[in-house]
Amino acid sequence: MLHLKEDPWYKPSELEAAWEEYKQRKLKVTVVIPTRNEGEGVGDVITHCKPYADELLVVDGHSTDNTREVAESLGARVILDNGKGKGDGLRVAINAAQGDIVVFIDADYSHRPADIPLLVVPILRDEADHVVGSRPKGGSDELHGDINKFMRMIGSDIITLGINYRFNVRLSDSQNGFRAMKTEMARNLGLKEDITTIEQEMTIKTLHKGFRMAEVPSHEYERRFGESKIKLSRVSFRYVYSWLKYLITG
Ligand SMILES: Nc1nc2c(ncn2[C@@H]2O[C@H](COP(=O)(O)OP(=O)(O)OP(=O)(O)O)[C@@H](O)[C@H]2O)c(=O)[nH]1
Ligand SMILES: [Mg+2]
Repeated sequence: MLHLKEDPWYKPSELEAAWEEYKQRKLKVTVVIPTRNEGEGVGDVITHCKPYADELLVVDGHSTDNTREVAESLGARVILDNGKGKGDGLRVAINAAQGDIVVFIDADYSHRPADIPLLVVPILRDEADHVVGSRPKGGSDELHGDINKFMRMIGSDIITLGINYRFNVRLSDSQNGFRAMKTEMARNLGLKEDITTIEQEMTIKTLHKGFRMAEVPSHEYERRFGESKIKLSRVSFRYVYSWLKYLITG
């Protein structure tokens, strides 16, 4: 078997080049970590995000474990959302962020902090206003393997397809929580979703208002600690409803 580094497709140098460019940035970056009962994993995520953050903002959904204590002990700024869900949390964080660019990354170690420069560099170069980490391009451990993952993948692909034909773009992922955008733009999108449907809302409204979307490959790992907060059967209606609503009205 070919060793990874001998594989012509393996390009660690791209990551290094992005990191070198990232270090020269003139814009400030707020890394936002939404949390709800992530005491086990959030410390590790904060530690790995620190080198990339001018401001580290943890927006907490009223955790009943030690999430906020862990985050504060590691020097993160910790704020509370209004208790309505992850989307509410991201909206609160967008208003509170002090950086010019916000990066959203989950607390369960699903996303790779080392990919943050890849997400942000297109914004620094003024080539994009909103950049999503693509799971189809970077691979995902959460979209393949069992029926629940399969349903997530199909649902996500159908939603992305609708967005692509509506706005004449060719995105591969409209849903991933790992993304970066200009803070000012995020504040002007008029975001309303309280749950994880905020991610597709961000994508649709960015395109609707004529801002520039881009995507970069990023691998999604299976949640490493704690429990999933998503029950597909409970949220699927909201996904379809908000998808159609924002596609039509923006
Ligand atoms: N602020 C805030 N964050 C939340 C809330 N619910 C979930 N989160 C965080 O949002 C991120 C994504 O939630 P997950 O439960 O991992 O959702 P998911 O990634 O779609 O599902 P799994 O990884 O399969 O569990 C995690 O960091 C959660 O801790 C909430 O009500 N408020
Ligand atoms: Mg997760």
